[in-house]
Amino acid sequence: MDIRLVLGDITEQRVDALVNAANSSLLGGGGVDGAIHRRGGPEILAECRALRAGRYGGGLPVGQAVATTAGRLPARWVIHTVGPVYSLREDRSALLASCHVEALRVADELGARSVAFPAISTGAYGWPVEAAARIALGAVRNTPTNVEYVSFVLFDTRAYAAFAEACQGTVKEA
Ligand code: AR6
Repeated sequence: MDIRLVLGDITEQRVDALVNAANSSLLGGGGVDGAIHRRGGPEILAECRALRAGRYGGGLPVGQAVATTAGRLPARWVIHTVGPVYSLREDRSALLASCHVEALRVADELGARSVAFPAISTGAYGWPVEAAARIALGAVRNTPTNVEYVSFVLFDTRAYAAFAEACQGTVKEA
């Protein structure tokens, strides 16, 4: 698998699937979730609403993932996952790793070969980006998958530097 780091906006990535750092409601929010729904248009929300009316009536659990259309985005699918809120009292690393493992599993089901991830849980959900970067990279590297290209799309230089440090020169930077 080819892993790359990109400084930029995930909604501009031309990939098969891009991952959304959503919340359990699947009905949108701020941050990367807001950007994806804004630029992807109403088709994404319509599919999210249908998921809530069906299989995910109680919401999408933390650490799980589900796909919808990507609407007007230059991708085929959006894979929504729900990261854990950071906690000082409880180690929720396994749930953050699970977001990445489950997103890749859904990508495999779809036949996606290229997947872009944001830095899940490092915004509103409060994870220190250095710790989140290590968990995200470790999970993606250790997951058997047919996905050939994974990019981590980092929105600011601090997140980019944290991911670059966590992979210590072993992945390509763009
Ligand atoms: N492209 C790439 N990364 C982005 C973009 C973008 N367009 N916009 C923000 N980021 P967050 P979370 C970065 O808060 O912490 C939402 O309201 C951002 O700088 O989007 O998992 C959901 O609905 C940060 O590094 O997601 C949930 O309620 C990273 O994306 C909640 O926030 C994640 O920040 C989820 O919180």
